[in-house]
Amino acid sequence: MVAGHLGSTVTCYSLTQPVTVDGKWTTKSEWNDTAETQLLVADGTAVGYFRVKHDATWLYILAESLIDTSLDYDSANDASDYMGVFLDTVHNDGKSPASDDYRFVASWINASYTRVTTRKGDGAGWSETSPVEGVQAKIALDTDNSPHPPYPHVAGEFKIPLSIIAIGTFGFFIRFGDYSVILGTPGSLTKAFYWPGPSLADQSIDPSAWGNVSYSREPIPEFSSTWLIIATSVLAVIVIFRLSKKTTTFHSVKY
Ligand SMILES: [Ca+2]
Ligand SMILES: [Ca+2]
Ligand SMILES: [Ca+2]
Repeated sequence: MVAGHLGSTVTCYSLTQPVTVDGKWTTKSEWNDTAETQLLVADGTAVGYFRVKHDATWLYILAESLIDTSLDYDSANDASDYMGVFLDTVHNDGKSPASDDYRFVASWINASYTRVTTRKGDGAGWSETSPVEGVQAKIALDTDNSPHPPYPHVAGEFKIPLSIIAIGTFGFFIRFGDYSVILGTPGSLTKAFYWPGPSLADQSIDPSAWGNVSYSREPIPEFSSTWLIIATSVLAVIVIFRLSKKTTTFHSVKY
């Protein structure tokens, strides 16, 4: 039986702005047609965000770290700034990755090469597999287009075909890591961001601990119409409250 998917949910709206997969906000409006979700860190002292959207063929994902201001690759340890996207494509949860679960990891190697590795669940863990056709990812520095300073900071973008996802609501987990290379000494992972979590040390192999992405065929509602709905609702509540008070007063006088 499929569990109730009780974790956090974000909505993936239909895009109005096209995406260029260059690892940053290509323009100031590139990701404005999305809802922003804060990534979480174990000690709560750093800030990062992610956004998702889609067109007819592709799922797009953006992540950015506001504490990571340099791109790093440690060739001795083959470790680098990275962005990991995990998909439970039929949303059947499970305590270990199954054959419908994907793990895409983009690793920054140099300015012209972001390596993408593709893994699928094998029932116990993750097995590297051949690339999924069309998947693109890039990690780069956002120098001025993100709404969030400081500049520069590290960001990443993914493009994944919707054809591998059972559209509706699918399981989703994202990790974004800042690897810092310290000259003369081994580098280290200074901060990793997650959504949802980090709640479990082994979240990356436990699809039942992931969040949910709800697919919407519509674009994100305009801010103005959202505001109008809220304002109208508040006004209605005030009017109802006042009317009910008057009614109460009338009755209390009567008795
Ligand atoms: Ca871009
Ligand atoms: Ca870095
Ligand atoms: Ca699954």
